Amino acid sequence: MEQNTRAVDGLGVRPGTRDKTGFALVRLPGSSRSSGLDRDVRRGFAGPRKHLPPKYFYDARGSLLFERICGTPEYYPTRTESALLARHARGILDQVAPGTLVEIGSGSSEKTDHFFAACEQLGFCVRYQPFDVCDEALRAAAARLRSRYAWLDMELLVGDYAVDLPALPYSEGPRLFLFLGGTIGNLNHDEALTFLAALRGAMCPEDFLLLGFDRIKEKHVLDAAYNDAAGYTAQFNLNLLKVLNTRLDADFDKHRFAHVAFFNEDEGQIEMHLQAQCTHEVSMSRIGLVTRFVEGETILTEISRKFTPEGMKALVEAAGFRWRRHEEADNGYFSLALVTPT
Ligand code: SAH
Ligand code: AVI
Repeated sequence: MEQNTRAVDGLGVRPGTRDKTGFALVRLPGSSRSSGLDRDVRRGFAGPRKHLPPKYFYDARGSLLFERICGTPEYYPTRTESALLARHARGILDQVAPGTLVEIGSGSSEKTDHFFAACEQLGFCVRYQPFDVCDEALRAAAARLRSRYAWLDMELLVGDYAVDLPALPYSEGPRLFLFLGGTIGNLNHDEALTFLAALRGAMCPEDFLLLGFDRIKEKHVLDAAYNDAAGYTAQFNLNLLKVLNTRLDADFDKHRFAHVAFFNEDEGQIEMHLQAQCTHEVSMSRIGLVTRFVEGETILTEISRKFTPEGMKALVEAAGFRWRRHEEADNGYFSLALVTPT
């Protein structure tokens, strides 16, 4: 596996711009949220098991709904990982001594505050490169961070982590890459291996990666986390139909679909579906596609894999990383793994 040993200096990247709020913003080649949507819909609706990749959840509304999910009592990953970061951010910063934090799938960046607060305690001054497919989430996070950490130099990266890792603009090292929230679980085994190998290829030998991963646990805890009583997860799932209506000029009726999510114990993953409540046809004018849904049929909209520490160690090692440090919640609900490319 090949690794960068030098700065890539924005190779393949459109020149950075400043948006109207003054943030430096780089649009990576896969930055259009709808890039690949036509292909993904045609492919995902063609077979007997309809499915779509989860990146399309995250329009502005989807990102806000995800934040609401994070605040529900049932969704333990965010508060558990946040508590782990509160406990270990300082030690990790001491170990890595980073010049830059690069956060992949950064969303609201709220948990990253633990690192910035620890920087203040340690007298470190880091640069921050949040990288997300949702530019509204990036801008909102940057505005919040600027008001709280005036010293923080930020460069916002809009792109798709499935394609844009080789085009990441370099920033001063060592770099601490963050991939938090258990988002690694939204990739199937092959996608996760490809992602990790690409990330490793974009890293220099002195860089580190901190991975947050969700753990296998009792089914009832997992089922509840994806079926919160306030209904935010259902709204998040159904919002995908609105995204399709807007981007594909489609006529999905959200009242004809229901949110279904459950832990598949054989596969070790949550499966989130949109289930057709009646037999009907949906037309997607922009791509000239009409799809028939039979009552009870589903679209698989997301998997969220849960891991054992041994399973995650095997995965990152298969991608060429070395396992350096593992921190887990007292109840074993969530883990952080610090790994290096060599
Ligand atoms: N890291 C945050 C957010 C997790 S939600 C947390 O732990 O709370 C997943 C984030 O990944 C969202 O902000 C979403 O917009 C982003 N995302 C999803 N698919 C992506 C992709 N293919 N490329 C880049 N970002 C993506
Ligand atoms: C972003 N990702 C880790 C979340 C998860 O738990 O898989 C997305 C999510 N889907 C429903 N609830 C939360």
